[in-house]
Formats: sequence, C-alpha cells, structure tokens
Amino acid sequence: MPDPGKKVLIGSDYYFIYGFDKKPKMGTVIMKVEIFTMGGKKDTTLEVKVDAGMPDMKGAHDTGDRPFKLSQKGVYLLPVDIVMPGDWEIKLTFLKNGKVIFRGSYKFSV
Ligand SMILES: [Cu+2]
Repeated sequence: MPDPGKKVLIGSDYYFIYGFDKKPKMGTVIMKVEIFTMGGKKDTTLEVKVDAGMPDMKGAHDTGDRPFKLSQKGVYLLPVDIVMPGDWEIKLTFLKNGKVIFRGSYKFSV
C-alpha cells in the first residue's frame, strides 16, 4: 500500500486513508482507517480487519485478523501492540457484505 496518510483505492467505488496515532514505536499504537466513497462521502458500511506481526518471526507475535471498531465519528480504530523492535507488517482486509474486496499490507521498522 502507499504510505500512511495517502489515498488508497478500493476498486472503483471507495478509497481509504489509514494511519497511526503516532509514528509506530515500542508500545501500543492506535491504527485508524477512514473510508470514503469516490464522491468523498465518509462510508462506514465496510468491515475492516488487521493482522499485525513480524514477517521474520512468523507466528511469534502475529495477532491474527482482528476487526476494527467504529468510533462515533465514523473512524475505524484498533490498538496494535508493538512488542519488539524490528521489522513489522500490517495486513489490512476490507469486506463488504462479508466478501473480501481489498487486501493490502504496509511494512515499517521500529
Ligand atoms: Cu519479534
């Protein structure tokens, strides 16, 4: 995926912007995702999940797919625990009516 803060297209109907509440470092970071229709209207009808882990340490810290929670402002939020320095990867999955419509990943170092 493009870097945090950039638009990421989901097919031809939606785009989203994802980010963290702070630059990821040891401890808990809050991931956030905002989804918009192509017309720029906020959309909260999709389901979003994230799996976080260290690619070089398969299975050591993988969180498995966990669903984001929707805030009252329509922002998808989820805390992610960064428990070790090194290379991390988050994998996002977007579903509409239970069907996967987008998968993407982002790697970062802590
Ligand atoms: Cu590790």
